Amino acid sequence: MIATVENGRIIKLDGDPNQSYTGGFICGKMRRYHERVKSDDRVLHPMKRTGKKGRGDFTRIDWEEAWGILVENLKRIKREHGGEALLPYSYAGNMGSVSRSAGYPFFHRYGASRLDQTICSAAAKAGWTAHLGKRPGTDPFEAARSDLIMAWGVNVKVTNIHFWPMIRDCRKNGGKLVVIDPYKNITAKAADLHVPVKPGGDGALALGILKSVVHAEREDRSYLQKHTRNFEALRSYLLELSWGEIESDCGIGKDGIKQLADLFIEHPATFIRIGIGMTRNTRGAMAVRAITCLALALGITDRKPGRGILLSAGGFAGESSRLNHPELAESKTRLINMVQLGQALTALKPPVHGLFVYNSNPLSVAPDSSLVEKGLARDDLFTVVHEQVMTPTAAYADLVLPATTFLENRDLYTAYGQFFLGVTEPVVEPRGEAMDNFTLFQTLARRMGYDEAPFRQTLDERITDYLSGMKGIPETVDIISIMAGEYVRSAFADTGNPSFPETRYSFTLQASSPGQPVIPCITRKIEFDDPDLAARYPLYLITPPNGDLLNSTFGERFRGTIGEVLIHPEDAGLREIATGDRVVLFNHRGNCIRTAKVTDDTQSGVAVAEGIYWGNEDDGFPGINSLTSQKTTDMGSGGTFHESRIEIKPINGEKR
Ligand SMILES: Nc1nc2c(c(=O)[nH]1)N[C@H]1C(S)=C(S)[C@@H](COP(=O)(O)OP(=O)(O)OC[C@H]3O[C@@H](n4cnc5c(=O)[nH]c(N)nc54)[C@H](O)[C@@H]3O)O[C@H]1N2
Ligand SMILES: Nc1nc2c(c(=O)[nH]1)N[C@H]1C(S)=C(S)[C@@H](COP(=O)(O)OP(=O)(O)OC[C@H]3O[C@@H](n4cnc5c(=O)[nH]c(N)nc54)[C@H](O)[C@@H]3O)O[C@H]1N2
Ligand SMILES: [Mo]
Repeated sequence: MIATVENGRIIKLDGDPNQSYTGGFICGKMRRYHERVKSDDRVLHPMKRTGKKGRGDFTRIDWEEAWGILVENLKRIKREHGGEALLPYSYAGNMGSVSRSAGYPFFHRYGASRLDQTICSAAAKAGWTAHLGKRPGTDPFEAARSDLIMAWGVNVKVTNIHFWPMIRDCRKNGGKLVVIDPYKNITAKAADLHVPVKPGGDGALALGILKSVVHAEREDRSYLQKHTRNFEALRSYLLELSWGEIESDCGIGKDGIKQLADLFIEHPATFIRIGIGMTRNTRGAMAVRAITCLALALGITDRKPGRGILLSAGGFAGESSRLNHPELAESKTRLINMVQLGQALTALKPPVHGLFVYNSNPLSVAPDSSLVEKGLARDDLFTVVHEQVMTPTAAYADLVLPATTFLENRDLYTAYGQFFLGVTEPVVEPRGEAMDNFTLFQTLARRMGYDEAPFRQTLDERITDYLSGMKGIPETVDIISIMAGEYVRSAFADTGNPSFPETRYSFTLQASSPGQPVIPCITRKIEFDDPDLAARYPLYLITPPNGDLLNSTFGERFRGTIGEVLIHPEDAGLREIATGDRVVLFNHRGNCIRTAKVTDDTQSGVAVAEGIYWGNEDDGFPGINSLTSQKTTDMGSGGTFHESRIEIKPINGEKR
């Protein structure tokens, strides 16, 4: 990105025209990011709580007093309850590599509980590696040369707009775009074909396509023989699997499935872009397993032009220990899954007494948020939140510390979905007394009396050390030029020249995955298939992002906005709901108010609520995650944000 700065203020933010992946184009919400930098919503100084938790009543203090409160409480918690009573909670923040990991050395040294960072892509990764191992995804540029692109559970026009030009180029040459998604999102509206799979039905759909391919004897036999093993096990399962089971599980009829199989067969130059959205259910990893096996059977993993499969790019493999410094820990402490924060704060024994949040807004983004809220409201919990703006989570903090934005600090960035890496420069001074994550934790370590080598590193030393252990950087590029701002394209990106050893891919899982079916197959959906819940909450809910928000980031721009819920005309009719009505979405976990949009863009039985708005204070803050569950994915222990059972009723003017 390029920022134009005048008199110390950013007046324009845009893509860098010299960057081949973005081509100088960035999305609407990020183009406005500098408005956040200078907005009145910024937290500019340390603050301590004066009112009830959650009310957001704070008084300004100076950093000296803030360090005093922090050090005293962290020492007290360790003395009274032991180090594991402290839980760090963080996720990607601005995605900077150092910022993301900045707290790790400190929390290892302190002896805090460890956070299992599963909220985003853990299931996707587990499903991918199950059969493809460490193989990186195919370079997205390859898709431009395809004649068929399958956008499978990814809303390209919203969450991955830089992939759209590849789709455009592919179609200019006569190629087709197929979107496989439970609802007609804006990408599906622009596609040649939309396949309205049932939520969680992708495994069955992929297996059905493969059954059709096998039936037509169009699997790539020579590729299978040279590069894979154990296809026979999957083939026998497919021959036994009934069409009835496949159809009812994925919601697509045999003819529709055969049509997809024919598309694959007729277009050898196929590129499959798998989204993470498809994995946010209790068999999300299984869906990825089935799709990767379909790709292997068709041989589209053979690195020929226009052929490929991409989930996360995996272009660079850094040694995380150079950022996290686990050697500072005296012993391996307990691991707490971040999608089960509600449970961790309310039921875990021995209890959590301190919560240190940075790079995340868990009250909005973690599932089962009424339980998270109950935990955050505990009087015996000391909560610190390091933030840019007063998020719903920050409103529950005892201590709020001001954080910089990515335009105010230097960092190293890699990405998912593409193959570039780069180091950025701060373009403006930090506003107010804002402090970047790295400085925060280095200073805190000193204040706590920690002086091991990692705590004496400068930021540039940390970045340089990490880069020097990183695989994927081409030999022709040196670290000095990366530090000076050169973009680096991964050595793994060139599909014609694989830089990692080709292994034989197996259609069966290795022994190291206990409890998992050995071949991809149709399994049970934990929440959707629960008969007890089905009787009470007949509708499926999925909660994908929208174009205005970045997860919950930018929520401050939409205070009071409750967002829409898409409801199929049949479901709306049964409940006497019309477009524009305010409706309550509810289940046994919580409720959330949205404005109904009655439309056949969604399928009967499936409600769609886009966007993690912060929630409406008048309604006591329930955001969309008050409906989602702490159940985890089949592999990877990830979040199941797109598998909730709910009921919907109109509000009819009355207050809840
Ligand atoms: N504008 C914007 N962009 C973003 C984000 C954002 O919040 N806003 N978030 C970023 C982050 S952190 C991530 S991880 C990525 C996520 O981006 P994606 O990988 O695109 O994942 P989702 O947006 O969760 O879901 C994508 C699509 O999957 C569909 N889906 C849900 N369940 C199923 C299913 O069972 N099967 C199939 N086939 N489809 C299903 C949803 O309806 C949605 O249209 O986006 C990133 N980009
Ligand atoms: N219902 C539902 N819930 C979801 C999802 C969904 O699709 N549906 N998606 C899930 C996914 S994929 C993800 S990745 C998670 C994301 O969950 P989070 O990681 O919590 O993502 P954000 O909501 O973007 O919040 C990041 C916060 O970090 C702050 N921040 C940014 N940069 C910095 C920094 O340098 N320092 C500090 N201290 N703070 C900073 C921002 O101001 C922001 O408030 O949400 C998950 N939750
Ligand atoms: Mo994510």
